[in-house]
Amino acid sequence: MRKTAGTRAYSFILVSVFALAVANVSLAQSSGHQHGSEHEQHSTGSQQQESQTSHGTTAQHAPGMGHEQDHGAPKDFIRSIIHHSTSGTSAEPVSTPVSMLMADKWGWRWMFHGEAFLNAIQQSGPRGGDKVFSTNWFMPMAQKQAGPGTLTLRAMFSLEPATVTNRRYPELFQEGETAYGSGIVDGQHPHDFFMELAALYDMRIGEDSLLSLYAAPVGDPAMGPTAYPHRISASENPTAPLGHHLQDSTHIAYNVFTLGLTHKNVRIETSGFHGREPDEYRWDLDGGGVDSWSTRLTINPARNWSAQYSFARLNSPESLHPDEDVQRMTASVMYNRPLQNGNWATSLIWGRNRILGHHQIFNGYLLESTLKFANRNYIWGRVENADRTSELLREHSGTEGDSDEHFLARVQAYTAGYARELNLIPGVSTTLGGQVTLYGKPDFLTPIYGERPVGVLAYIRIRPFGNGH
Ligand SMILES: [Cu+2]
Repeated sequence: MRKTAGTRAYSFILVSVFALAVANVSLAQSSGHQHGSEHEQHSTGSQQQESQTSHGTTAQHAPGMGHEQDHGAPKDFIRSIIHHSTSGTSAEPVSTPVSMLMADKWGWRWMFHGEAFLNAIQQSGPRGGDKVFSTNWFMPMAQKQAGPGTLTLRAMFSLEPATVTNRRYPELFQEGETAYGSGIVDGQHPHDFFMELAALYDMRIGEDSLLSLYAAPVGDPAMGPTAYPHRISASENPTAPLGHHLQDSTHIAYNVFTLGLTHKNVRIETSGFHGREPDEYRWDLDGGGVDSWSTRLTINPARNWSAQYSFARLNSPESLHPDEDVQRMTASVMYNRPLQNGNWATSLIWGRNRILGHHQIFNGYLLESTLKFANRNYIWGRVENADRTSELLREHSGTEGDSDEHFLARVQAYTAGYARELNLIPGVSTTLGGQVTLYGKPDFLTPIYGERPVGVLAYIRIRPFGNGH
């Protein structure tokens, strides 16, 4: 039933549409564009490689751009919501830079952003693995005024089903979702080809309020912070946080409907969606009834700050534990600060799963920060403290099919990395980077992980600089 001819044809058509949209954006780049009523001014040129990715920086621009102080950053929270430059309806600080190509054609504003990492990872110890793989996503979108509001159509794809072979890449202590019928342990699953297919509609109610609707056969409900692949504070770290399935893993969910109401700097949202995580067949759309819900309160008190609290009830999220429902709660604070020739972004995130009926609670804490400086350099770090389940030992003890998950251990991960902009391709940011992750764990795990587990990763990353925001 899985990779049917129909699904493949469907995928092919969508990829073609996507390719056309990309071609359209690049062709239209030189044609200039008028500014939609909900958009701030932005540059029409493409030769701003050093500076354009930052909102609100004072970096140099090519002449004749007509930029004032503001450099096209959204004026306020409501405008940044309408811009929809991130996954689902998640929010980051208003000052967050976005690398996005933009062009106006056929009555629509076309936008594209995305990125691709080519990674090589090596890990120590009996459970360490090594692999060359690519993590990536591509997001074409189109926007226009329609009736009293703004209509946005957005798609997001990932080629990871092909570029992460054998349905996983190595990541010590990581768990979540399945490969070949069993739970993934010490590995991260690829994202689905269809990460998001969404229609969004935003309508102003007076000057200070906004009503937002979001409908997506696959998409991101109002739950958690911006997911890590799209988060500016994690922009140069290609690996998933150990807390992914405690914090932001619902960014790919099925049959998502979200209603949001924003007043000035405060937004409240609620979503209905299908609670089951994506299955291991990553090329298709999974679907399923709307059986889960979430609600999120977001506050952007100042241009550089964003905070959210969210709560979800997930119906049977894991295929290996179909009788378990999960209550997930997350809270996060993000800080973004545009700098003269760079940017500094930081996120503090907490997420918690409560397995209903089993009195099991799992927490995950994360602090990450990425500094871009002197235009061409990035340094970043991530510190995590995450509860692991008994799944981690399942394959070791040979108790496949064991029913309940229970708390096993709390582990720590400490990552530090550096990347350098190579300026290889005009219009495209190309970096060469690497990171090291050290792990902390209780002693009883030493026999299977070694004394001091460590992972190193090197990569090349490409991302369009963009001419929009
Ligand atoms: Cu994910």
